[in-house]
Amino acid sequence: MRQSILEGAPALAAELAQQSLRDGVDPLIAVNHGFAPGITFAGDQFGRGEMFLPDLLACAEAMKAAIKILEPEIVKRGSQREILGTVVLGTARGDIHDIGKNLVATILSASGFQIFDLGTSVTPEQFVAKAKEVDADIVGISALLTTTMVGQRAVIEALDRNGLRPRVKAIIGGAAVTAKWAAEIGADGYSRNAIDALELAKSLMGKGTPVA
Ligand code: B1M
Repeated sequence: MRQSILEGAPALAAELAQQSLRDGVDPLIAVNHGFAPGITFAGDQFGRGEMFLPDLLACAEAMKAAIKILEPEIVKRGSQREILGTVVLGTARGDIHDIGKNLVATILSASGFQIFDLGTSVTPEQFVAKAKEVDADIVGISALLTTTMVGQRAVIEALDRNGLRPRVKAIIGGAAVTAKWAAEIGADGYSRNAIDALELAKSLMGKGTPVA
């Protein structure tokens, strides 16, 4: 299972997931001990610069294929996977870049976060409405353009206006985003890549090492 993820082989991962169900393996065990070590290892390699982005995306696709097979069975058995937190994610208004945001969504989802992905060019009002609807713990705003980074500030201001913060944490990211910008707009955190975003989200939920 681990190898099918590392090889970025969705068909093989899905087949192994099906086989594990046929063999009576608890789907939670299959996720946590079979497939998850693969995506964790791939993420570590990517973080160290030892894996290229397309390979990480392929690993993520394989992970998604396995989870797609196992998740309905997990729900059916009533054995809930531990949810680390609920995250509303989107790209800022006016911005259609979504490759990095999708990667963040996949890594967080594969690691136990419940993700509500609003897609691209999301308005502050849409972020706020979804955060209220799903009782989000974290709102994540991606922006790739210097012209759309102001949209991150607008979302944070809207969360404040609606009284959602400080309970709801706001995190930001994207190629041009810096720690200085995050501090300037009062974000609860920023990360340079999807792996750091996972560490950041975990630490905001009190489940990991604090991120500076
Ligand atoms: Co655009 N684009 N693009 N583009 N594009 C950039 C961003 C640019 C830097 C290219 C350049 O000129 N060198 C430039 C921005 C300049 C600036 O503002 N400073 C630019 C421009 C100008 C534009 C257009 C305006 C071009 C035009 O039409 N004249 C236009 C804008 C359209 C719009 O949004 N309104 C445009 C369009 C496009 C495409 C549609 C062609 C395509 C997007 C396809 C898609 O996303 N579906 C595209 C692409 C692919 C790029 C580049 C080449 C690559 C972006 C990417 O996917 N990187 C980009 C140049 C570059 O960044 N080197 C560029 C890979 C991805 C994995 O990395 O997105 O950085 P990244 O995500 C990382 C981290 O940033 C972080 O984790 C991710 C994974 O590790 N991260 C987060 C991201 N979001 C996060 C959120 C978090 C935490 C971490 O928490 C919430």
